[in-house]
Amino acid sequence: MEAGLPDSPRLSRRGPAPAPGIVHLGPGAFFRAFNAVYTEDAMAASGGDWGIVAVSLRSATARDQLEPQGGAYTSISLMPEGPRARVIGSIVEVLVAPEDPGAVLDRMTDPSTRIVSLTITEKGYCHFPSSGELDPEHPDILHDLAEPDSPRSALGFLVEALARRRATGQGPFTVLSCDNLPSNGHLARRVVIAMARLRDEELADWIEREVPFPATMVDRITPATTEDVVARLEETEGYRDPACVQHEPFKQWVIEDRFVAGRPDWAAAGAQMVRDVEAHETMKLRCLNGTHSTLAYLGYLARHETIADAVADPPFARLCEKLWAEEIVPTVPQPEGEDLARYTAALMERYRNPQIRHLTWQIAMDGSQKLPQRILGTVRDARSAGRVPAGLCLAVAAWMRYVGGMDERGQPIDVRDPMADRLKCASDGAESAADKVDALLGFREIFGIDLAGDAAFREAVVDAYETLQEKGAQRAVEAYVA
Ligand code: CS2
Repeated sequence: MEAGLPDSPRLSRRGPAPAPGIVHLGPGAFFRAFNAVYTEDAMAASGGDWGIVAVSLRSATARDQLEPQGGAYTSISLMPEGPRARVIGSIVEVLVAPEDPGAVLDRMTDPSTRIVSLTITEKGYCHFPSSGELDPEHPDILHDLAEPDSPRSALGFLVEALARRRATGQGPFTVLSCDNLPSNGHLARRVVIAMARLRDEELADWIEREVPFPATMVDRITPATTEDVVARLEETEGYRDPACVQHEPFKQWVIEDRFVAGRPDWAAAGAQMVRDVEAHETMKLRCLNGTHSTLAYLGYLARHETIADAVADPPFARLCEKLWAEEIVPTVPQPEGEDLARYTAALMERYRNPQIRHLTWQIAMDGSQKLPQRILGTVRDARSAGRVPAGLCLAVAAWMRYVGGMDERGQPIDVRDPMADRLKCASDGAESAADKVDALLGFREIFGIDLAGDAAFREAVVDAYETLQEKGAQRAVEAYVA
């Protein structure tokens, strides 16, 4: 059967929809592969009205795909032995914020909404990545302060919804950040309160006092859905589901257990409810995302299309192992119940999963927002301990080559990053390797003042950049692991 035959039935909801209890901002693939699955399992295990109203802050795609299916979609687990499909029904409605911001605010202020969760990616926090402070000049923040009834940003929706709940004497909801950022709860709290303070001191104080922002560590590798995936699902399951998502079998959710108005029984679905998430987050961001980004930039330059392709190349596998052993793990605090050697060995197995085509290009996106917590924090800790982490400096140099916008064969790179134009301009405006590195280190919002002014770090990045320029990424990696 071919994809998209007109007589192919669409997936439809199986069983009644649960009553809503959560509003989720950012209904992308990760949320569908992760949060919505945990919530489905939690309701199956322990009940509760925790149906999810998913809100897209930008495009109508998720709504257009999910609505004809009553919110149901397929989660495809990429087991090493082959895919396994499962229909998820925890999403009960999808709203598109730009079409009707008022409807989103109504839903957020409805008493049934007890949690507002977020997967809005790093750039959705409208902050300076190096300091975690709100960027008060961010165009979306300026817009939302001027027009609080029709916000654009997640922060604008949160602040206005909380303001309305306060004004009507309703209790607050819990704000649950599920983005890959260190202390994501603390960061969400900081930027929401900072924005509220620009509107109304008392509102900011109320949020500070009343609204919990638990931190979470989220982990599940979720490559983008492609037309191929939809077609294969159609062949095996006999229905068409453009909203399907694919992901690895592994999943881990560590949640700080601080909720103001209840929560689903996520523990029954395998989540770890803990008092302190920080060490888990540092472990995951530095060990997993740090090597992911390293493999993304060096791997892309060396023409490895996916993570599995990259680690099938022995020097790239060795690169990860050496980074973990020598540069990353020594900076990671020991999270309770984790064995770091076992954790990194398991990561390598996850990267090698041949069923997963996770593009280096996909992971390379938004590097300006990702580098600080994935790589630069580790670099800082190493520098404080008197070391120069050569492998991570090579990763930084590879990012610099990548955002320069031209690959090793002189072909343009499609760089997706909110700062792409500025980064390319800075790189193009400089001649020598050292000048290009200096121009990019000058981005304070990425490197802070400290790293930009660290001579030993700069020298190592310049060396690595020159090696990349002269020998290419493949040989640079081989030289590092030799
Ligand atoms: C990846 C992550 O795209 C990326 O930047 O590093 O999405 C990664 O797959 C997840 O964090 C895994 O939990």
